[in-house]
Amino acid sequence: MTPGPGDALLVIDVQGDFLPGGALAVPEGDAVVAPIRALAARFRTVVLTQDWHPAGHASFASAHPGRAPFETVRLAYGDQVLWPDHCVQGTAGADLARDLDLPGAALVLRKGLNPAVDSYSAFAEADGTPTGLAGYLRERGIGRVVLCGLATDYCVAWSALDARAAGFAALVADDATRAIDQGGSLAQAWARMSAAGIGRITSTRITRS
Ligand code: VGL
Ligand code: ZN
Repeated sequence: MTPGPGDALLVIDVQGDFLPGGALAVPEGDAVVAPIRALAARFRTVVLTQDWHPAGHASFASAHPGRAPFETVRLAYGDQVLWPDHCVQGTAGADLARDLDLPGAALVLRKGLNPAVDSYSAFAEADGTPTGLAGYLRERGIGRVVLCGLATDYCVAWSALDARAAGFAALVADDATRAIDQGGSLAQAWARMSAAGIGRITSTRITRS
């Protein structure tokens, strides 16, 4: 594909805490940085997201006495996987990866700010509250999004599924993502994305116009 004015690149959560050594490190998470930089140069519209939780967030295992990271609990809006504390607002771990270096990005969207509700998706919080991203993209004439970043099986997948649900075409740049992949979560995410008509593309097949 060759991106045109109706295409946007969504760069999901490439932040210190998801990189090796971070609080919720994604295996090989740093491997996405170089392909994303190359990809971003081919899109007129680039949107970055930042997981941005208040301290004590409901998705943190530390907020649930007796619970451990990677266990699942039932919250008001449904099942919630519990995570180590990560991407706390204003901390170094919440910063975008320094070498991502995308000064031309149009928008940095923060998500997961509600202390009681998680937001894997860039489009809507887990209780359905919209972030406004669909409106932003629509108003800018975007009809198709290419997703990359971290983690494939959580924030990338949920964002891609919500993009489709909002009427956008969606592709995942596979080599520009990495997964947490616990308990079959990656295979499950790909099954859901494929069923929703979300394509899979290698970033080198996205060419300059
Ligand atoms: C993410 C778990 C918790 C992600 C964010 O960016 O995929 N995963 N918060
Ligand atoms: Zn999070």
